[in-house]
Order: sequence, then C-alpha cells, then structure tokens
Amino acid sequence: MEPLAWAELHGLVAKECLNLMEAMRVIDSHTEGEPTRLIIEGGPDLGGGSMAERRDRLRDEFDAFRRSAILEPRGSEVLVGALLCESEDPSCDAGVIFFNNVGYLGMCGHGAIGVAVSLAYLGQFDLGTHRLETPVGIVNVDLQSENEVAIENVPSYRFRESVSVRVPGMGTITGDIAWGGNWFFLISEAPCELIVSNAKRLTESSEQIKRALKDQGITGEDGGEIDHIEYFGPGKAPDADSRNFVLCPGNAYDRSPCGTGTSAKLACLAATGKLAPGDDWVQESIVGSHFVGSYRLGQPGQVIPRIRGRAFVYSEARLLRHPKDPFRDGIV
Ligand code: PYC
Repeated sequence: MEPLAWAELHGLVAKECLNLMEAMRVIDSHTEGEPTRLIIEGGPDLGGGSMAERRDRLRDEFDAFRRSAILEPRGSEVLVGALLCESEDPSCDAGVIFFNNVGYLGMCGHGAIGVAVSLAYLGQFDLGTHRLETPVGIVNVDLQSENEVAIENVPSYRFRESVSVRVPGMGTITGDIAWGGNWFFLISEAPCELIVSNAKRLTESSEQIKRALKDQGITGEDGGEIDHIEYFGPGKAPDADSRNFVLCPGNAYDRSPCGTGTSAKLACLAATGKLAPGDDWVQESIVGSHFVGSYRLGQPGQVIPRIRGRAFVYSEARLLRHPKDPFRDGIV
C-alpha cells in the first residue's frame, strides 16, 4: 500500500475511534512536589448554583467522572483533581471543585496554586490577583510570576486544643483540631523522624489515628470528619520553622507542606500567641519543599492565612474513555 494511502486510512480509523470516546482535556502541574490535575474541558454539566451545590451534584450524579480522572490507570492516589467551573459569584474569575482518589475536598491549597499557574500557562490568568470560588469559600490567588503564587485562604481557626484519642497499639495521642479549608488533627510529636524513608510507618500510624478519631466520634465543629492527620517536627533546612507529614483522606501523603494543613497550623500558632500577624512561618514538607505562611486577623478567633509556593506545569493531555474500556471509570 502507498504510504500516503496507509496514513490516510490509519488517520481515518483513529478519527473514528476518537468519535466513540469521551475525552477530557487536562493540565497537570505539581506544587512543591504535590500534583494537581486541572480539568479544563470534558467535565459533566453541573448546572448552576453555588460551588458547594455543584460539588454535591458532581458527587451524587457524576462520581464516575471523578474516578475516571483520578484513579488508575489514568491517575494515581497522589493526584488531586480540580474541575474548572464558571463561578456563581460575579466577583470571582473561576470556580473550582477539588477531589481526590476517595472523594471531595473543601479546599486545596497546593491545588489552588497549581490551578493559578496552569491558567497562566494557558494565557487565562495574568500576573496579579484573581479570585477562585470553592465549595468552602473564596480564595484570592496572587500570581507573582510564572511559577510563584501566594493564596489568601478561607478563614481558618483552631477548634479544640489538646484533644486526646486512644489509638490501639499506640496509646493516647494528643493533638489540636483545626480548620484550614479541611479538618486537621495536628500532632506535635511524630513517632519517628519526618523523612521519606519513614513514609510507610508515618502513613500507617496516622491512618490508625484517623480511624480512632472516627471510631470515638471526634469530629470537626460541624460534625465533619477529621480526614487529614498532620505530624510536626523540627525543620531540616536552616530557614525552616518546622517540617510536617500530612496524611490525606485517601491515605496518600502530601508531597507539599499542604496549603490547608499549613493554614490549620497558622491558626494554632495564632491561638497560642506563638506567631504574630504578618510574621513568616516556613513550613517544610516531608520531601524538603516548603511553603511560606503568614496570617492576618479575621473574625474573632479566626485568621486569614496567606500561603506562598511554587508550581510547575509538566503535562497537558486529553484523557480518553473508550466505551469498551473495562476501566473507563478507573480501578476501584
Ligand atoms: O494543599 O491543601 C492542600 C492539600 C490538601 C490535600 C492535598 N493537598
């Protein structure tokens, strides 16, 4: 067969196949090591309403879409998805719903930084401040350069101090409960050094703590599950104030210092008077990357955290779902 005819035939077959498939267009980035998959086309029609209402509709009616975008074979447990939506609030530039391998997040700090850098990569965000509507409130994102972003997160606060939980095989563990856009249990003493080679031990012990909190009915203020567990230890870099390990809801650990986790930490530092408004707090992650956090005062008892970090786009792709693919909705 003539090479040209072969190519044409081949092209045709490929085109026909593509017509059968559903495709979503994604931009993948990582923020201080933690990946974000921004979905810019191909999401379900969620209609109007607040971002919380649309997040609920996505969860109740289109959860297969989340699984397809995030689970293997197209994704992994480490990925956080961000579905780009039109905002309801006219003062916002975009709306976003964050999710992971097991469900939906209120906010995601590393994700918001990744979204801003990805939208800049697409030419949709200029340098300067933009507003993102999330299911738990509005987040200001200040794009400072191609890769540097400072977010002003939703109001954050320490809900309870020094809460003890009995953990089978570990004894009594004490920590603070704080909101940073998700619910966190913050523990100042880790069972071992916060280094990647200890990730298995840190993951298993924090999973046990998460389970014990749930079993003993210890929740966030609104009854919300405390689905993020955070250990703290001394920083390793000379300028780091602290290092953390953050267990995410699907039991993967955050490679970044976790934007909402750092916000929860800032709320606790403010509550104990250990950090003054406007002062910097350098939070190092388990992989050695860092966020620079600070806060201003919000409503009584609340702080408005500011988290600065870097993100880099590493891929743009069309994810395809062939109707005959047994794993078109991911491997559950
Ligand atoms: O950066 O807020 C965050 C986050 C939450 C879960 C993973 N990253």
